[in-house]
Amino acid sequence: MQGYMRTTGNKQCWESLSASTTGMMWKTLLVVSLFCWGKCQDSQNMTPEEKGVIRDQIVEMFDHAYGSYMKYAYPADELMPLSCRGRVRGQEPNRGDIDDSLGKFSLTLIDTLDTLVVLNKLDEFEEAVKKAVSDVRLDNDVVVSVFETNIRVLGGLLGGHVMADLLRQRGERMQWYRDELLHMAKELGHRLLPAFNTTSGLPYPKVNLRYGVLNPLSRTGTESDTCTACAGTMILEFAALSRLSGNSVFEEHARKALDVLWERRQRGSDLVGTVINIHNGEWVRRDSGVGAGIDSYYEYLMKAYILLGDNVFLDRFNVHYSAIMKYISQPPLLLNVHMHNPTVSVRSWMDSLLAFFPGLQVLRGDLKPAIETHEMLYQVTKQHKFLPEAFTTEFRVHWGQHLLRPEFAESTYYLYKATGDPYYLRVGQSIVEKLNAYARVPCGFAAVQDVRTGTHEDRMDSFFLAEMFKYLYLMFSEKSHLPIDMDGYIFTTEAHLLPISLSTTQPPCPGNDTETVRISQEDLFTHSCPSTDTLFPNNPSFAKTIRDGYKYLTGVGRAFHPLPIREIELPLHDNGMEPVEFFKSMGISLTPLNEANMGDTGRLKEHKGVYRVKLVAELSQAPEEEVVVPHVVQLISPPFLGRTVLTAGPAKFGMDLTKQEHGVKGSIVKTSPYTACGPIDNAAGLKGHIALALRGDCMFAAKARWLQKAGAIGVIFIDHREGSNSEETPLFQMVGDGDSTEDITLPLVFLFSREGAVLTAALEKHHNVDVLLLPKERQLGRDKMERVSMNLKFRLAEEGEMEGGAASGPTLEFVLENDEVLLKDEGEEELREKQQSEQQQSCTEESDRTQPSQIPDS
Ligand code: DMJ
Repeated sequence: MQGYMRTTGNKQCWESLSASTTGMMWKTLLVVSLFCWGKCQDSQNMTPEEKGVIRDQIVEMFDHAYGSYMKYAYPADELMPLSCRGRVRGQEPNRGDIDDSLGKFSLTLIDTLDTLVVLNKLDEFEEAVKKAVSDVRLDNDVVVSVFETNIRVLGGLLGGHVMADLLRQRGERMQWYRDELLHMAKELGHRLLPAFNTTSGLPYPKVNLRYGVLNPLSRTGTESDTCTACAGTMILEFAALSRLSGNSVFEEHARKALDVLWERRQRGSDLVGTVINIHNGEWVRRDSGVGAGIDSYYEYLMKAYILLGDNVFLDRFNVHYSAIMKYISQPPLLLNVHMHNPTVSVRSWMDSLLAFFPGLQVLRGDLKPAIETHEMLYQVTKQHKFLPEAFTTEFRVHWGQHLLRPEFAESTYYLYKATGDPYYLRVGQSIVEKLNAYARVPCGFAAVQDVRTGTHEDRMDSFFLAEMFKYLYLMFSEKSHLPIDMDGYIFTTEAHLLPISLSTTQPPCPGNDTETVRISQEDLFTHSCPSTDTLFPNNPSFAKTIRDGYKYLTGVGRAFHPLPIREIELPLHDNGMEPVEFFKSMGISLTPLNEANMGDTGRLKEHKGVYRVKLVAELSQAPEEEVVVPHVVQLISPPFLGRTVLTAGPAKFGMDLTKQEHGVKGSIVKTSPYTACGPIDNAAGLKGHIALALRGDCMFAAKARWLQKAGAIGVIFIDHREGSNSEETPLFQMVGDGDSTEDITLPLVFLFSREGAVLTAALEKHHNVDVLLLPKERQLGRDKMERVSMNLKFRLAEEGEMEGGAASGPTLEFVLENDEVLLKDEGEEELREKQQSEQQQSCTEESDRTQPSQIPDS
């Protein structure tokens, strides 16, 4: 067998991959170190000592995070790292669906159990298990997300049990342990099962831990939709639970849900949508990508094959993977498309959850696109410190929040394991440094509210401890540092450890009867696990060669290096139109020098790699990123009389308020339910009024539709994130749900929570509050200010003109490298001075603070 194994037994397959990976890793490291000695710029090797220092640093950071949780928050579900206290559901302002992870079951403790073992904190592990066993209740009257509870709590209990069992068997520790965590896992499994009581077999998204779904006391069961990942990310935990407990019911339900998703795939494209109706299996949202809403469905098909050895999962994965590579992957980008019309992208931004995908591609053996996408993500982190929740295809911030998500570290770990390239250790090191520099606070690590401002948010999600520290620690550890042999385990989506030996356990349910579908074009890895011998035929610069093409994707870190002389042609097409149009879109008119000037290469040769063009640029002082027109909610009824003005963000859909001369006026009414994600209870009272609705639980567009149907004449959305305000957080514009939003005609604005609180307080006090929704520049009582826009015209030096400082104006040089055109900063200073002085003359008032960004959903 040449370089790969064809096998149906996943254990064999996984072990061969691991062994092969490790062997190859050492081979690669050796060759790389010889090859790179004094040569490589970005693949510097890392000495064992240096790795040890970083490993210690990671342990110290973990101690800080976990220690803070235990000190300030336990037994609460999560730590609030800014307030130095625990987050207890019901005692803090409702954050909408985010809170559905909190079941009053000491979430962070359970999610962290197996991390303690990986980091060799065995005393702390034993203590933590004792606490979980004695303190944690799983029967609280709380509505929780089935998906989150499965991956974080059920997965955490199973990972904890597997570790506890292992340590007990070694005879040194945990001798008191009597499978208590497994018993808890079984109990939790039974509490989640009512969610599967649908005709389709797709689970409800939420369940009440005490009352289930359909019980009148459950306060749930009215939902009709769930996300694809929510329904498709059960199999690893449920199958493990079945096989460890001997009760097949869990695995059967998880398999059934996967069968339905598979059956409902779009047969033309082989893609799935993002949201599905749990009763009839119809797609509710047909946008398709590999990030939010779908991500771990694909992950679990691949990993279910690895864990359970059932070919049906690999076959399905392969069909989807081909479709993803055909339509969604446009290396280095991963784009969302319409599942029925997959050649059309449905949005121009990517979400940070898709950062796990290169890791999955490594598991699949598809290294090249994994390296490309990972490199793109690394460039984005270089530019913005962390991966923003969403960023545009031009790598600008689309949604600036960063929740300490682990996906980028996860992919970095997989790429390091697969390539052994120390470059990925440097990437890991940068993650460590940035966390310490920008997220560390006295009581733990805090999420970043906006990567552009660096403001913190009072949350440290449990996945930070469950996942981030595992991947980072493992990256910098050798086998000898670890208390367990990682080759024997697979990571769940929450990085919990499940033993691949489970595959040898007889499946407790009959085999899957879904017909296996083969992909027409089979490749090397269609029915097998990849081998690094095939992937890296002794070529240590493989990954580097691929990365190099994406190194300066975002423009960060590029130094000016004159290139060796070469013939340079302006990258003009025959008619010269395309690049000209391209530059025009950036506000630059470009005129190439004529042949005669270009022919004079004498001087050109002295300035190797630099190509000058005569250029007349017309620059508007447009901000670098898309402008958000600030809007306001102006309170106009007594006693406010227009004096209270709240800065608001607009929406990209619904009525365009900039086109309404006098804005939209109405009195405000709070919606019931406040999140407006379903039928509106107080429709009669809302008719003809402006609705106040809380962000969260569903998309802005979905809320807007419910409120429009109820007869509202406008909507003010209020942020559910505590303390957010327009002073510290850049405004953004709400965008639709990926489908057409033409049916929504209401005016929609968004208030951060602090501004929202002013409005709700006013309503509580005065009962009738009339407001005006309009663009800020048209607010009542404010003199109309003309927005300052500056048109700079400047002429750039012609060939030879610069000699002896003869240039009569600021100059820009365009440097052509690798078919790119770069603006070199020579003359930039002078240009900036000129801009500043013109600005000083013409500015009458500081322009409104506008920020780029759109936000897709709530
Ligand atoms: C984790 O809870 C899991 O990885 C999940 O699959 C999605 N992402 C979060 C962390 O970002």
